[in-house]
Amino acid sequence: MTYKLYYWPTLQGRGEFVRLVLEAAGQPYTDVARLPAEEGGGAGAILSYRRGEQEGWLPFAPPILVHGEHVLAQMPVICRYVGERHGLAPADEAGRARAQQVLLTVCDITNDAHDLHHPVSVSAYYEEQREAAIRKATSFRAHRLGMWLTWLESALVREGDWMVGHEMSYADLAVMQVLDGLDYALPVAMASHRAGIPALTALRERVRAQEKVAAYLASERRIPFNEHGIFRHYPELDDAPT
Ligand SMILES: N[C@@H](CCC(=O)N[C@@H](CS)C(=O)NCC(=O)O)C(=O)O
Repeated sequence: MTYKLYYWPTLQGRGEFVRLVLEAAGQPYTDVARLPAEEGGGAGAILSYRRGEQEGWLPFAPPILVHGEHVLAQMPVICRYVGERHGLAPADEAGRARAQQVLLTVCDITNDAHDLHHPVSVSAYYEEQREAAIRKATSFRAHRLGMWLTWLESALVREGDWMVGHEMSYADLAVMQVLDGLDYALPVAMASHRAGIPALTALRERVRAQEKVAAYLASERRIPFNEHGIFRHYPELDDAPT
């Protein structure tokens, strides 16, 4: 059974956390919406799930993973499912719960980062909410970014070389991805925190150096960050005065 991932074809977004787990696990998968429409791909493939035209469980939003009879939505659930099946999760129940906690915290950070550019409405363009975005980003850089990074760094230092347990898990992949995203979105603000997160910086390099992860990051399958995704770089959100 090959995994089928349904996610918006031109951006990393929340789908990237799933792609990273599938890639690190060395599992073949079809990134369905990146296929041509005539082969069942394109955004239409996702929208048909949204319209309830597909069999099985009714997911709300992408990322959606189809595996045989299973239809899974909610990024943390999908990462956990794949991670636990393919050696990218702790073996014990307590460790599995901790990995899920790390991932859910990464989701909180990701949602916060999304709201930097869309603080008022996801239905309106960034340019229509730019003033509110600058206020949100100023507050985020002053009060939230350091807090998130300090928690990640402290949790890692307390645990050891990996976010949970003694081997790389989907939690480490997610932490790498959220750091990559924050670096893309807020390079100036992130640089000011660099000296305070040595363990996270080392973790990120360890994850990037894993053979399958390195191959993926260097491949065309890795969509570059852009201003359609969750982590967007608008200079005015990065260096406005705090
Ligand atoms: N909590 C969900 C959020 C899913 C979500 O918001 N997906 C976005 C793309 S990243 C989407 O396409 N949402 C469609 C909508 O909200 O209408 C998850 O983690 O998977």
